[in-house]
Amino acid sequence: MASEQVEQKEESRQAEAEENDQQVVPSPELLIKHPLQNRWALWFFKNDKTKDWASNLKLITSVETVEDFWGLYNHVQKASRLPSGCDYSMFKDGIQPMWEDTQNKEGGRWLINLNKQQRHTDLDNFWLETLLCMIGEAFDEQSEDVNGAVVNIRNKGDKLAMWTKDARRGDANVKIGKKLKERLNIPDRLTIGFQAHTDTISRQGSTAKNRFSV
Ligand code: MGP
Repeated sequence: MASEQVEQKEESRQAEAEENDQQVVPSPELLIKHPLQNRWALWFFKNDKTKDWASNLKLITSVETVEDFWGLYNHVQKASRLPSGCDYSMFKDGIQPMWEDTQNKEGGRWLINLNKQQRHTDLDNFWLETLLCMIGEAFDEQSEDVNGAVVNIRNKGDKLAMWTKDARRGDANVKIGKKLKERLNIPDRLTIGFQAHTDTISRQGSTAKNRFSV
């Protein structure tokens, strides 16, 4: 190669290197996904009467960043579009959405019963808001007590529940119930009740007694 050509080549290499130096480096904020405080798992229940209850429960996936949460939420069917008999549950990773899990067995749930009309007006908003409360750790120090939430799609009326760790902890549970009611914009005149899972399991009538109400 002639020395002139070599020089030209070197010049163009330098120009290219300078250009690369000037390239805008995206800020890490745009590259790094935003971690959640906890990893959360989404479960799906489909009522197949030929199988026992636990066999109908399937883990969809778990998420640990804000971006992955939205990816999952936007990917799955809205709760209001699920057939009757189905549930979604979202629980902290490692906790199965069933009474038998060691983290649930002493616990209970805040239960919100919806009327049939509310499937079209409130259900999807309530469920999304409940999920955002959980992943955003909206319950301050009481967030520790929150295990997960369940939405039941039922012809008789849908249900939404937040499951907590320990049904004996009046203070923590009442704070969680108040905050949930506030975030869902449930009017003061409507009360919601908290039931211990042990009471739900051994109940005689159609509803277990309330340990607390807000
Ligand atoms: P459900 O799905 O919570 O409410 O419980 P649903 O369908 O509205 O019925 P209702 O009885 O509250 O009016 C329905 C049934 O599913 C229960 O009676 C149990 O047989 C079973 N089941 C529900 N859960 C949450 C559990 C659980 O955690 N463990 C086990 N083993 N069975 C459960």
